[in-house]
Amino acid sequence: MQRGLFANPAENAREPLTEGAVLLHGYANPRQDGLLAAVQEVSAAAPFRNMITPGGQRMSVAMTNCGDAGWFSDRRGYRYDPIDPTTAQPWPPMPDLFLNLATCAAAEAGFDAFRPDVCLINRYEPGTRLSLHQDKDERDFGAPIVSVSLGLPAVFLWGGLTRGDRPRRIRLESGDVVVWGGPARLVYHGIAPLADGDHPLTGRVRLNLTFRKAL
Ligand code: MD6
Ligand code: FE
Repeated sequence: MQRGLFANPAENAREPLTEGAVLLHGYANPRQDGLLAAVQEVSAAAPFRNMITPGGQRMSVAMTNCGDAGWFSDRRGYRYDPIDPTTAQPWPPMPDLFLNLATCAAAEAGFDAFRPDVCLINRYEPGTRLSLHQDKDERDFGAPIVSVSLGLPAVFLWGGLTRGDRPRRIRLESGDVVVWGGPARLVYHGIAPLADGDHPLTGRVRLNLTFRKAL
């Protein structure tokens, strides 16, 4: 692992959210251009698409994946599938830069030897939101999730272990990384409707990468 790609965050750049969750402000900044190029490479092979929920709603967030499997939703339910149902091909492999970032960020947060097998990539346009949910389709909740934000800022809604817990609002900027595991692994969370803006990296778009150990 090339640790030098991502420097140790300064103490004031590390914001604990609750036990098991930490926000590493600007942790991905040194490699934002490379991360964006890798997203473009993945989405050239596995295009962004608006998936359908089991209830029949079209999700406003556009999604794609890379890695050994991808998260997918349609009328039949939510699941991880090694084949992209849209292209009928395997999902593109996880770029080395992605793997490096996820492993280093997890180690910074105290989760050693995190080896994600899936990266779900979300693309938000102004007005797009992601309603409160738990990430619970993975096989092993012992592994954390690493979440990387690029482009337009967003308000991360960060609730509790039951849907009714009133969420805190946390601003996520381009380059911010949230690591999420242990007692926080099943916290309800979401993204408030994205405000319009124009970001030098991505234009009128926010991208989010979530790395998981799904299989
Ligand atoms: C997003 N993130 O930030 C959506 N899930 O666009 C997530 O749904 C998420 O950021 C689990 C852990 C961290 C996350
Ligand atoms: Fe999530």
